[in-house]
Amino acid sequence: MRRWQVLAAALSIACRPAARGPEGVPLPPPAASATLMDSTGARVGVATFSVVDSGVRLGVSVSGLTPGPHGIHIHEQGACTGPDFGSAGGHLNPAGRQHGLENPAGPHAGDLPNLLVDADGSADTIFAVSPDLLAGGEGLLFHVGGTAVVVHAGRDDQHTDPSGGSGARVACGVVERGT
Ligand SMILES: [Cu+2]
Repeated sequence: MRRWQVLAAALSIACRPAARGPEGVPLPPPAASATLMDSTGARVGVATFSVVDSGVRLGVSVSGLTPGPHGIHIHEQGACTGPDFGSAGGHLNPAGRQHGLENPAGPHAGDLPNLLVDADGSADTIFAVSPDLLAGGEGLLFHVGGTAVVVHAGRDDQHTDPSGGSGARVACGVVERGT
């Protein structure tokens, strides 16, 4: 084989199918990402932020969680100190709004739909999120102090201030540039 054929063969093995956004379009490489850890420090998944023509997409892949809906938010401090992850602070909320996608006085910039975890404890989901998160290449995700993606133990009711009654923080990842 010529060198380019070897390279092409290696790439075809290395490249898994690209994640696809809600429009069915493959997502480009992430502009930012967070490795999600549980309260013991074990890796349970990853969150990735990708810029697409129509905005920004947040991909979340996790395993080892309890089945069912889980609140998930972008929190206002880039710090994930276990076991309670209180270091991540409250939700990203530069506009001073109330919590919840269904709150007339909301939402926080960091609010998201519930993460639906399957019976096997895993989830692999893509959310459409605000372009403000990566405006100008960085945006709100990289404000002073950084941000973190936090998964909670229970369901987010999408209106109870300040966190939707979603309970303890069970996974956390600091948002970093790139993949
Ligand atoms: Cu939260």
